[in-house]
Amino acid sequence: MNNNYLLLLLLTCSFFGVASGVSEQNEQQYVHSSILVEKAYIRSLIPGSSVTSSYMSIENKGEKTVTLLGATSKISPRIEIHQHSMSDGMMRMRQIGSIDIKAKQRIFLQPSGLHLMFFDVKNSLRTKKNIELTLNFFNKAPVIIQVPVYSPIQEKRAQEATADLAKSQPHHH
Ligand SMILES: [Cu+2]
Repeated sequence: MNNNYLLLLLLTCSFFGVASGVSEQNEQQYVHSSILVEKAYIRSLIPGSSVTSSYMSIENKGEKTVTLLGATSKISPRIEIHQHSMSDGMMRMRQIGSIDIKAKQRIFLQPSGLHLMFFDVKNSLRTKKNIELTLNFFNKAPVIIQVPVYSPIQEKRAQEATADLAKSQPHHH
């Protein structure tokens, strides 16, 4: 499968997302040279909280491993890469310094897994529809994306659409 075909397939799939009602979140895809970011969103703030998290899929369409070092945004002075894991029967989070994305590999930041954790989030997030987020790489130019802010119900819908996408997508080795 060549890259053009794959990209077309992804675009087609994202139109399915539109049809199934995710479009109001103004879903976007970003292809920066070899990095494809899809399904990105950030959770809206829970009342009384200043911490939230963001999820997305990041695909490395290039020929070399790229290393995600983290992210920056005006909405938060501190954004960390975290991983959820079970230990002693408890769900825990730990900080991860970076993530290697191998050539042609796609990683998923998703609830109960890898995620971006935002601390000391500005209150203005409550009224925003989108935030600007910069993904920083060790060996690549930064990738700047617009990330929609999802309420819990919007997040649920988006996850259902993603599950449908995963089912409908042919395997790609
Ligand atoms: Cu976390």
